[in-house]
Amino acid sequence: MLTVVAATQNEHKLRELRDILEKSGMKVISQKDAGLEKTDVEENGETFEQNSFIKADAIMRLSGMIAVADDSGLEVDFLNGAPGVYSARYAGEHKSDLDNNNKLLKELSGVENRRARFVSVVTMVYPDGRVIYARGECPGTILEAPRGKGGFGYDPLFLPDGLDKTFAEVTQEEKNSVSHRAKALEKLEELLK
Ligand code: ITT
Repeated sequence: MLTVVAATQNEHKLRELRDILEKSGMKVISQKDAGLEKTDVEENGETFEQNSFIKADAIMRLSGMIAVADDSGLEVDFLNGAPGVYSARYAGEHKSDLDNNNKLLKELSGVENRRARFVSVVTMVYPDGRVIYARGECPGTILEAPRGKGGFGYDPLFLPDGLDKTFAEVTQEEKNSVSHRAKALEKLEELLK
């Protein structure tokens, strides 16, 4: 069985990565399990691919194991793709998901075009230097007010195409049936075959 370290400090992402990768027969251990709970990796790339590689490569080097990272974010058409790679810190460093959501609502106040997409780039880095990239996207619409209590990040504001509930109102299974992260992981699985 392939054992990989999930190069993330985001518990929600860890759960989604684990759920999906374990279904394809991989064992996923957390950074904490690998003795790397608090790592300070600077995500100074300009693209999801660059930041995803930076995180996976750093954790592969520190653990000596195969590492998988996800770099993801929300691209809003009216904002020319913002917040994009800055999604986690849209309202500033160390601000909360709620702060980020409120900033997004303010930027889109009175705006009719609310089209957006979540993007995830999953990167697997092997100790022998091999690197595999997989990208997934999930199109949808930004609501005018949050709905639902589940999920994380921008989930309460995001209505994915094809579902009548936000990502904060659906089950994990429903989210995994359409999400950007699930699509990226599906592609990764194909590339691994
Ligand atoms: P790690 O870098 O430790 O993995 P992070 O949360 O900082 O955790 P990113 O740098 O990739 O991860 O930032 C992604 C941000 O994009 C995340 O904090 C959310 O605000 C948003 N995001 C990504 N995927 C999301 C999802 O499935 N649902 C809601 N928001 C999401």
